[in-house]
Amino acid sequence: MTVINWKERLLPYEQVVEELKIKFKGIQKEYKNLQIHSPIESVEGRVKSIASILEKADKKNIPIEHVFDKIEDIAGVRIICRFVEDIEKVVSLIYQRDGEDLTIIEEEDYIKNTKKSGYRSYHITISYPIMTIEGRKDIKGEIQIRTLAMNFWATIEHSLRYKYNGNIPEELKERLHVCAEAAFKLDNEMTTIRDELLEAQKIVNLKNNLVNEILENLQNLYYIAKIEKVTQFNREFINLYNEGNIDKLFDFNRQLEVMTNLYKVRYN
Ligand code: 0O2
Repeated sequence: MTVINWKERLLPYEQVVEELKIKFKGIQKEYKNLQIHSPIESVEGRVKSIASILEKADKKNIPIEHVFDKIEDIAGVRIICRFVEDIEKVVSLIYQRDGEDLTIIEEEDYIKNTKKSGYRSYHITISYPIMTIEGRKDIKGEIQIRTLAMNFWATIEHSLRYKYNGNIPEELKERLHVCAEAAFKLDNEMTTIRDELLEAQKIVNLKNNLVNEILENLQNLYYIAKIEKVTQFNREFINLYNEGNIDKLFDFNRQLEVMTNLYKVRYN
């Protein structure tokens, strides 16, 4: 009988998950920095539990000594998107890296080819190289890309499958199917108001950045202007902030910048 040192064998998979998570979160940060909508809403990752590996091996008749070559989702990363269109963007970002820091082995579009259960998601199986003290190791992993709504459904269905040991009662299965379609309808509805939502997101980002700039300018004024003047500016800022008029906040910030420059000239 084959004895597996699970801790040692699973270590490279942990590294793959951590590295991929960092890389996808890096993409998310790049979009944030450019102040444009990120197709990546969040990133999760996990190494399959030993129990789950054994269960899958049993279900698929995989001999224990072959679990590491045959089971391709031991390392799993999940990318969650806001909109269905974002999934396509994420897939193309992954394709851009094919042959660079990862190799695509296969893909499965469960959005076009929805599973019988109602499951929707885009799966990409990759081979990912990691450097260990023994040299390079190529590890297989699965990237799942899905919307928030698809993820909500899959999480609920997954726990029900666990509860019923894989045999969800027929009636519940049907209701889950209805829920899957409702989630998909929600995704499609969201697409129709996508532009408006993106615009709203842009305004929120713009306002946040402007407020940060104003606070920085006020902070700088503390060093060079009279305290009464800065207190007056502070009060004015709070009133304008509560009013919520972004144009007035822009004008106020310009005024602060002029004041800061005037003080600088005076004291230099
Ligand atoms: P866990 O706990 O997420 O690791 P299959 O034979 O279809 O079960 P296969 O051929 O290995 O699986 O690959 P596939 O289809 O890409 O599915 C792998 C993973 O996709 C599953 O892993 C789930 O995470 C997810 N998935 C696939 N089908 C469904 C579904 O109907 N419902 C839910 N909720 N998730 C699904 P595991 O090993 O099942 O579980």
